[in-house]
Amino acid sequence: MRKTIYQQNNPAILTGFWCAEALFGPRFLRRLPEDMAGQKYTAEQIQVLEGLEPVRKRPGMYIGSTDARGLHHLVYEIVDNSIDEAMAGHATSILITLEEDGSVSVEDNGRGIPVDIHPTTKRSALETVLTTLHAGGKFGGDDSGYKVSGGLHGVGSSVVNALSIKMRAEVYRDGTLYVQEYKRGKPTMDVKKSGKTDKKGTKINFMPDEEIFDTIEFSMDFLMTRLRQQAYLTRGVTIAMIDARKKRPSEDQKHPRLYRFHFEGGISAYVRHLNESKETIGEPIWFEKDTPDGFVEVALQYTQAFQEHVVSFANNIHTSEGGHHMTGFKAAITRTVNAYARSFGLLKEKEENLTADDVREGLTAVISVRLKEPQFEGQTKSKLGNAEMKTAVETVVNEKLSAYLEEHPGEAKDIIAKCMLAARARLAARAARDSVIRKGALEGMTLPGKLADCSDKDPANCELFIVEGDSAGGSAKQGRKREFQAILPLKGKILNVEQARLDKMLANTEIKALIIALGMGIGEAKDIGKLRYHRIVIMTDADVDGAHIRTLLLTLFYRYYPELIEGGFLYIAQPPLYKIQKGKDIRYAFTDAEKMNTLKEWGVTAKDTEEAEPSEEAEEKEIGADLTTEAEQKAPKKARVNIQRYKGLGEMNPEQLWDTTLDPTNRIMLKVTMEDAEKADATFTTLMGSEVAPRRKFIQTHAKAVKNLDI
Ligand code: 0R9
Repeated sequence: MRKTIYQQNNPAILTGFWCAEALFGPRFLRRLPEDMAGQKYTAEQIQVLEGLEPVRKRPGMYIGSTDARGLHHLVYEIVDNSIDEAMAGHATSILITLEEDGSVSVEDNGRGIPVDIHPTTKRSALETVLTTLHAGGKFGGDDSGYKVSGGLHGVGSSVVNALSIKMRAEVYRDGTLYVQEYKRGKPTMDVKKSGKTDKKGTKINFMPDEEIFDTIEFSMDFLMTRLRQQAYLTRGVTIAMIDARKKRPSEDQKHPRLYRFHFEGGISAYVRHLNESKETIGEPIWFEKDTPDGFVEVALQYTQAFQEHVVSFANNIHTSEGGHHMTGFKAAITRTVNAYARSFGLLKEKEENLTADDVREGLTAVISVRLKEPQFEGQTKSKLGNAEMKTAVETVVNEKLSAYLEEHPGEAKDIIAKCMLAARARLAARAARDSVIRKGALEGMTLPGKLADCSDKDPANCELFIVEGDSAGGSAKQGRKREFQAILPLKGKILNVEQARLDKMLANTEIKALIIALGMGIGEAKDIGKLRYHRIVIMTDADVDGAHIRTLLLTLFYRYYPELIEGGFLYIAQPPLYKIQKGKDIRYAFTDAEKMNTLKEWGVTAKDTEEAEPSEEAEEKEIGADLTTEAEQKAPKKARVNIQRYKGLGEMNPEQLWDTTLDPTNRIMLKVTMEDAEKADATFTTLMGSEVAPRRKFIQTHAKAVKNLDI
């Protein structure tokens, strides 16, 4: 939909869109410009490209995957069309409803999708855009405007239709309600007038197809992050979410049923939100400017934190790999801060310039650019490739930030002081690192004594298990396959890196051992090419201490090795919670539900079970009572069932640890992703940072949701 058509970058070598996607990924297809000013649309302007068959055949190529991530993309695709309408100045609010029956509705109050008849297809514009792949409107030639929003895959509503068991479109236009319904992308009726209305806009309701998706359960939790982000980027638009489902996933039960995002401050409010738990320096600085190459908008604010947090967007698409707009921003910040510090005598003649890292320590910024033909590159196609945006952003930031600093000398002084503090800390950290390197450690020359390394030296085959405690470490060392699995036991809690600079970190034995084992160095000297393992697995106990150690390790990786998360190298092991044994039959259960299923399958009664832990008794009795029929009670006695609840990894013998947690053919591991980087960032800052009040609030809010608190 979205008034766009797709163009192949090199049509000569391609035969069709889905071939292009297969060969080069979805971003290879780029959108053609469109009219932002909202020129009057007529049906003739729709470009008809192709049918929907390929979508159902190879859904992953259009929405990335058919797991929960792909499922949620369906919603983003529809919402993006509403955002386009809002950006064009015709819609002010968007409502997303998770309906009682499990379907989703998205409604906007824009002009409504046109319903007039398309001259080629002899069908309405509405039907054409919802049933034709890559169909969309095109207005006033290729240079008349540009696309403003866009999902990860940018494939449009017809793809959502194709992957839905049913869809219903309602258009409120010219006082009339128009309706059309579809099944798996095919209309089941013509567009029909269905009465009068005083509303205007479009409503799309769809039920994802269970045949296609692994799960069709939506997560409010998941959707919120992205919808909030879109609301920040689209200043003044209201995005509301209603959860009308009877049965809600447990994660969602902690949320109210109604959310409403509306930010008059736009990205300035976004920066404020990102800094919620941080001690800030002055108010967010905000500016925007239209340049011949595109529109540039920036908001930034310094904090007393050590980390930088700069997020960038191009046409509302999160460019997690950065790109030219990011490069321009970084260059301008360094130049402007140094120029100001020099001209106002804050940086003495004999002092060196502040480095790029110094001026970004504690900096939070949002960069949003809009341009006519965005080119997305990089591993995940989330790096802006338009070189002209470097100059555009650099020029705007140089001009506007210098003006701000000159007009606000008080704030300017505080900012420069923070940057100079960072410079001094950097020099101290460098000295510390140099001394560690001189002693022959960091680059892996001397691997730590407690690391049981693997024999294979090809990182692609190698796994590093970071294990909590020496006893679990011992089991793991015996249970592992030494060819490709290395074990690094960690003693107790590692240092909280959220509150420490690099020099202090490097003085910490446990962290130093981990850095050396990874082999890629840290800080300025980091080189991912030297990473010694392509699977790094955090393996901690399933109790509160384990969770704490896991969080500390995740903080370390998130802050100092984000590329390992982005590259998909970081995992969390999932050891089982229970061992259930009946005679020679041994099963492992990773959740309480799995344990129940096994017991059910075995037709087990309370008197048939032996619990390794007395505290389990009550629960098992209950299971017995539920499952025992009179007939069963009279039946001959079955073999007794033994249930062992693992409190810690140390309770597993090497063989059990291999079977359940180490064996690649059997184990379950969670891959850590950056999907929720912002949320994680905020949580890390709240839980691990120096401000006490937000931490207290977080704990009070989430305490009720904690089950099985193990103390
Ligand atoms: C609920 C989700 N909303 C949408 O999918 C949606 C698409 C859309 C739209 C237009 C207005 N609102 C919309 N909501 C629109 C209208 C007009 C011109 N361009 C766009 C007009 O009245 O002149 N459309 C997006 C693409 C198209 N409509 C179409 F042109 F391809 F049909």
